[in-house]
Amino acid sequence: MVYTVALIGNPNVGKSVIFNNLVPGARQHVGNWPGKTVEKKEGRFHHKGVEFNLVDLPGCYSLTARAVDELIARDFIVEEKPDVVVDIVDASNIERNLYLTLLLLELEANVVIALNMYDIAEEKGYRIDVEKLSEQLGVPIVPTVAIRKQGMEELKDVILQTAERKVVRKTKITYSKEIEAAINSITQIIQKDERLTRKYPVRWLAIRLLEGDEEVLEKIKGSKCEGELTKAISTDLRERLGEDPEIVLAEARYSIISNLLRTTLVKGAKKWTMTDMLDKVFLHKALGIPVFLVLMWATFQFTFIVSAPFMSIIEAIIAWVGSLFEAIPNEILRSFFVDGIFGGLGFVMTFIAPIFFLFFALSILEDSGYLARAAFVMDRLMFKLGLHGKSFIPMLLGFGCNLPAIMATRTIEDEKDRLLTILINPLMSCSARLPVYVLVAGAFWGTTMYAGTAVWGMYILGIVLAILMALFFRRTLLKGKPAPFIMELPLYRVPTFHGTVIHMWERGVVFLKKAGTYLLGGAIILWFLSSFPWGSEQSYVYLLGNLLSPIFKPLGFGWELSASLIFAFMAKEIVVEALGLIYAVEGETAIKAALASSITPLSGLAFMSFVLIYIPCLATIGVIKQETGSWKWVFLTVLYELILAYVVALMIVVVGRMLGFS
Ligand SMILES: Nc1nc2c(ncn2[C@@H]2O[C@H](COP(=O)(O)OP(=O)(O)OP(=O)(O)O)[C@@H](O)[C@H]2O)c(=O)[nH]1
Ligand SMILES: [Mg+2]
Repeated sequence: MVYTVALIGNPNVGKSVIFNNLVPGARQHVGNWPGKTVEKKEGRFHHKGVEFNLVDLPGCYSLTARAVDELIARDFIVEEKPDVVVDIVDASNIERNLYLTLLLLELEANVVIALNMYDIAEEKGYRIDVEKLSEQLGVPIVPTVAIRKQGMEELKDVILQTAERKVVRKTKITYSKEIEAAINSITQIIQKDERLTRKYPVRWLAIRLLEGDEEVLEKIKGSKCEGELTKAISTDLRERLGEDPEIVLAEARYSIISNLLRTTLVKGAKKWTMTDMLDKVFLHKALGIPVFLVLMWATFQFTFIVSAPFMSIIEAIIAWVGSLFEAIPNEILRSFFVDGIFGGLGFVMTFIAPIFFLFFALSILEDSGYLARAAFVMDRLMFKLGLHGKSFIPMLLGFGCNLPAIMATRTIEDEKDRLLTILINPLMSCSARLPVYVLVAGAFWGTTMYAGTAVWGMYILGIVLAILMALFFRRTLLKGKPAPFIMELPLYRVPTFHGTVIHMWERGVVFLKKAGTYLLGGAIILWFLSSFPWGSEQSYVYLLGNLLSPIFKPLGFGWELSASLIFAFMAKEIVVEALGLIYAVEGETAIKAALASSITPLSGLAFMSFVLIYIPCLATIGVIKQETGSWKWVFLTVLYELILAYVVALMIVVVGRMLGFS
């Protein structure tokens, strides 16, 4: 017997931390902003000899699904009917969080409450009478501090007890006389259809129908009392209640909550917190964006400077291992290992250092709570431009990788807004492009501040182009009014070591997997094309590059750069592999020198921006297809990016020359 236990709760309350605590070896993404988990994730744990299947769900405020992620959570609870539902309640935000609790009780779920963030509630001066609250709700409550693993054993005990008791608790939440009368009359109709009563709790169904929940209306389609129900709901009941029943019921729930808390919660005097102070600066109307830009700049300077010595060390190690293969007698085989594997793939591997440090910096921004602020100030700007909010979290995540970033758009409710955010996401410069920037910027500006600044410039260019393209799509393909956005800002927090390690680990694994597949494949293809016909001056790569180079002539790219772009649709790091193989000189310094002597700095910048924009990688294309459900949008993205890349690169060269640069 395996019990299914679901973790549900508002966004950013610590569900995934609890999941990681309970499931041995789990490494769910944890961070300090709402909307991280967008898929359901399962894991197993044992307690006192009993096995549990634990399901981590996306956060949601109610069970009325507006966005894809909420739909996933709600469907799981409603349709799969887990044995136990652990409702994670943020103790420091208890009023709002209990709203979902009431909905779960209406649904007659077998609820256990984990009163998490208990430390923050205490810091805020809250005193909660847990026992009394538990009694009044009729549900067991376990206070927890998930990040310190406090309360986890108790939680497991309570989950076990609740699972074994099995009798579903029927805590009844009673509304006003009018509402109850309305609920009753719908209940009576529903009871005529056994097919419905067997599947859903009757009272819950009645309440949702009264609220006009569209998906629940969908569920009664085809029922023998459908006609009678729709008539009852649409006319007499709504009129009798006066206002929109959804609002009436929401108000009723909030008043139930405030009654509950009147006797169970004592709030201390409001203190001026660290979060209030920091937000004065980070959310400032005029300073917000400049502060964001400066922090980004600092991030790239940090990445560039700190990773340099590590790159040299990794390079030395790879070169040493590579030299062992020099002894292979067969000329072609030797070249395969020395030039292809160690010169191509090995060369890219040295760039794991900047990628790691970038992720280190990004994870600190994320876990401290700053990422949510950056998104907030940028969304504020977007909204002023007539674009929707809530899209900057996915965009900033794109700095890491476009895949999870595109998945993160699932939190956006409006379908057009979501599509728009997906279409512009590949313009956000992901970490796969970083090696190209580090190589090219390093070739021209060494380890001076200009190099880091040039890299930073690429990220900013990505943001600016994304905003411009969003404006363009909004006016053409995806016309509509932006939905106003509400974003909940988390408290600032000192990032945990564990959290940062998880982030870096996740990235490390992704990069190594990529190295073992795409990058290895790329290295083999490129080695073949650059070595054959064997012994000839004019290798296939040379021929291909020459074929393309007329197109890139205005940008100042020779055959080498042109050729390096061909295979990078598989993964953008392949550009670096290709350059390593094509220049085929010993070591990073020599490759940089060769690069610097073959193009001008201005063309270098144009090349960086071309790599940034020109085409999403294969994996991103797959995710765009998956999330939009149509090749049409994939095709559009590829097409507009190709054109945009060329135009922008050309502008850099032309405008740069006019300004007197070379
Ligand atoms: N101080 C404190 N912080 C906590 C506690 N539990 C979780 N956190 C922090 O809260 C943040 C959110 O935790 P997650 O587990 O990612 O939240 P979630 O509910 O899964 O969020 P979504 O998936 O976005 O809905 C992280 O920064 C955690 O470190 C706690 O008990 N006390
Ligand atoms: Mg989560």
